[in-house]
Amino acid sequence: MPATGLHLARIDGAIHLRRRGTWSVLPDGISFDSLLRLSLSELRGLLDKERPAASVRDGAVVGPPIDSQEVWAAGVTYQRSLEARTDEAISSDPYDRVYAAPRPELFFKATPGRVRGPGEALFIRSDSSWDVPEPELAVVCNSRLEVIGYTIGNDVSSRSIEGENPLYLPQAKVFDGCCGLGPAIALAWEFSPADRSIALEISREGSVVFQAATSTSAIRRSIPELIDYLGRDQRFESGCILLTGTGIIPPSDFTLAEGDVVAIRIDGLGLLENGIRRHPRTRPA
Ligand code: DO4
Ligand code: MG
Repeated sequence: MPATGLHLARIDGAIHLRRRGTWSVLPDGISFDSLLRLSLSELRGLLDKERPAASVRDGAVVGPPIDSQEVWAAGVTYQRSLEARTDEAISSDPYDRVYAAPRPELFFKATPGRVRGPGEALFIRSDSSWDVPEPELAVVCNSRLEVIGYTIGNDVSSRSIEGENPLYLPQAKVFDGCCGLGPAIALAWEFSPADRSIALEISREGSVVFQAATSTSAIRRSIPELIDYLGRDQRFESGCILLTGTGIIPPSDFTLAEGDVVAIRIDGLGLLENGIRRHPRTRPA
């Protein structure tokens, strides 16, 4: 959890709010869905009420901060992402064009059931040979597409599948356990996403095998611009979550492996850490 700030988190199944270092539990019946159907000012009014302090037990389980929201993602919003796609793809042309175009790349990333929270296993595909985590600032929007807060996202991706043909993007991006989210939502009226460091560390058998950092200041697009395109001609009745693209991609000779541990830190948003497992090549029952 982040050390300071105003945060919402799902802890042992109940929605908690931390203000000035003290946790409280929101009343029964309040869910991320019900909170994201409120306007920003209604949400702020509700969360500003005084509540009794609650203790959080050691070893409490922090779940992903999502109920029924769809997760969407923006692509090629950082120079590093453009470079990596150019390296892996059969043609760099679609990526060059989208980097410079007025319309951003936006794609559907995950249903809530495909999302994993802190400490849960994230998956790489059974039919992919080149896989990476993508550490991304995640924007949490309400039903009016007002930004209510921010969290950490991991857009786990298959570079071999996307690189073979960009039309395979949904298969490179969407599968069970393809998206990490959490640990908490930093509320928008107390958190600015500008100039925040994003750091990625990948460990294998106890040793760090890759680490890098970037800053949200390197993003080429603004958050309002991304949300404007996302909200064209569609509604999100209980809000949505938008990953804003990656500015860190490991070098081309790196691929994730079963047992790796991926740690993403964003300044003010805490740590999202997940182990990696490979899907077995079997159909679920
Ligand atoms: O263009 C494909 C996906 C790009 C992406 O996920 C990113 O830039 O983060
Ligand atoms: Mg991405």
